[in-house]
Amino acid sequence: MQSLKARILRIIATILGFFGISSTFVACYGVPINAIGGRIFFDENNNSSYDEGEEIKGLSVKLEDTSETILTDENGDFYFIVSQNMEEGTLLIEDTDGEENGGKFKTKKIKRSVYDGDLIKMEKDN
Ligand SMILES: [Ca+2]
Repeated sequence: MQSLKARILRIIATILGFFGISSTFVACYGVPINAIGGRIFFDENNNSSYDEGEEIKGLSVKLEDTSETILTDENGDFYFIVSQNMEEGTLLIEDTDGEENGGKFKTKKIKRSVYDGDLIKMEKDN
């Protein structure tokens, strides 16, 4: 079970994420937390950038070396609150959703720092 502090920090990060404020902002402006997160999308119209409607909901994101696994929300967003000393983590992104996504996307493993940009692009598993 998460500590109350961890839950509060997660809520703060979710709210910041909701307003499009990246973890970089959090790191730069002295809010005493680090967050590793972002938005996961598939470039449906193949223009090499994220467009509204391309976000992927319900992907499983695991932060390696921790026991934490979360699902992307309806905006394709996810956030992990990490300790102030942690600047980088490895994410394992899997399409384990048996319903709407159901293995449509390739599993992706990437390194991600708290200073990285917000967008993570997925490939389809054909
Ligand atoms: Ca696009």
